[in-house]
Amino acid sequence: MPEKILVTSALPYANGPIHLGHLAGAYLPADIFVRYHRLKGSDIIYICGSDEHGVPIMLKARTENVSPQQIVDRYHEMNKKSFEEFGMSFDYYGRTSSTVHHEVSSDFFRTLAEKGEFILKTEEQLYDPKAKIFLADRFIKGTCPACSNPDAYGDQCEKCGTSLSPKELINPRSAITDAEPVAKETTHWYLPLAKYQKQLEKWIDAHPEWKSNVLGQIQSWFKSGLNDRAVTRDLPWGVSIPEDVAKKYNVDAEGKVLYVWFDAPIGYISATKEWAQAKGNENLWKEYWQNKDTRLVHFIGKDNIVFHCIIFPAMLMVHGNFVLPQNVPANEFLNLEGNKLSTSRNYAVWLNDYLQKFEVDSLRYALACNLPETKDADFSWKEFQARHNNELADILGNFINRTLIFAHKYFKGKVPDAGQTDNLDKELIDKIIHAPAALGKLIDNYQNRFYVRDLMELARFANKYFNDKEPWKTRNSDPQVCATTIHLCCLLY
Ligand code: B3M
Ligand code: ZN
Repeated sequence: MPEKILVTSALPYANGPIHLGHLAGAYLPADIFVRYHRLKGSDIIYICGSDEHGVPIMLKARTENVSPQQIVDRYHEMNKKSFEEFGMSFDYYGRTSSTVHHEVSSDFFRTLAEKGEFILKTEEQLYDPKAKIFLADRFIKGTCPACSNPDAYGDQCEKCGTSLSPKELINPRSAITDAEPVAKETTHWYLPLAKYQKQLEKWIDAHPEWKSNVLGQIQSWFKSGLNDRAVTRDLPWGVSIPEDVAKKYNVDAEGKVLYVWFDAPIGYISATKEWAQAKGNENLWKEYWQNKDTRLVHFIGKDNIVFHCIIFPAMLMVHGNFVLPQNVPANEFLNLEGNKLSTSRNYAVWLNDYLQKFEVDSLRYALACNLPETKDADFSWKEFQARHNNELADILGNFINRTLIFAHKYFKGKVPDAGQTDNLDKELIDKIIHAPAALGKLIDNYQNRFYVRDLMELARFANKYFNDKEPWKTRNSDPQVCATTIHLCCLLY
């Protein structure tokens, strides 16, 4: 039986289009991995979808004066389509506003509640008396104590980059109504992560093979000690807290939803369920999620590490019915022409714009050469042009083109039989024999940059082989040698 592999890519927020930074972080590396395993015959499924809850979506809806549903409908469709055009080969692309997801994530919450794993806390939080809602940190604006930027957010000043808490802002105001926020008591469910730290540490210790950038972040979280994490919020948009659970805790569920980082990763499970339903085999999802031998791999960007390596695994451990990730090969960030990508400042190359002008493979190749696998990387149009012209077209494209043209023109479009081989032929044969395993190993170890580099090296060698063998001459002087050359070139192709 081939090993079962379940691959996920971070669910992009449906509040804006996909840009190159997303692709280089969580999508292209996963797609390369998945395509390789499909070719190899692995039993693999690839799951993704839109993350349709959370404050940024609400903020976007408010600025456009439309409903959050309209926002997520728009970007879900847009991103799904751009991903398809970019050649992302998801087996299923779901969305967290689906009925199945609402059921699965509230059931998950109920299970944890029934196990008595939550603690309830009542604390004061900032409240907008005009809009009559509690304000998430992002909904609070004010003057930055570090740089005096008058429009700093309650979690961060985007001008100077300082991390903030709403209390630190000077003259805080609601981002929605400009009203001055007031403190008001509210009750929430918390997951006491400290309780699971030992168990998490033991599990992480069993994975010394994980990328060092990922392990580094995890260790620093462990070192500062894990805190209780609120898993619910006061928001009008999200997965509602199940009434029955709220009742048992004597809390009014009205206006409370699951925190987006609680429900979103459960989206991987609910999307797999929907995939199984669409396949006409309701229970098929269990063969992946409830099978201890499944190789579960989460592809993400570095800003999502804590959620995928600590919080979600803790949720899975507590729940008890699901497999834990075997690897989380998070990438660092991609910059653009030396500057940080930024959605809010509209500084990005948007995938849907790119697709209107250029070829998909040029971008897939240029990005793959330069993935931020071990450190931040930079995308520049100059390099993109050079990768396309000097490598993709002049080396790989040229080799395939001249081989196929030759086979068509002089061998009636068929692969000619090979005859005697000389040393140069043998050298190429040796590379052909060893390439699949060597390249495959790199992909399997999440080293796509090395993989594309070695692949292009092979094409470079093959091109040189074609030149040195001069089939355009041997075609007349020694047709058997010519046939062997073209035979071997076709093998590579
Ligand atoms: N939507 C954050 C992000 O796009 C978030 C990922 C969810 S994965 C479960 O960076
Ligand atoms: Zn500042």
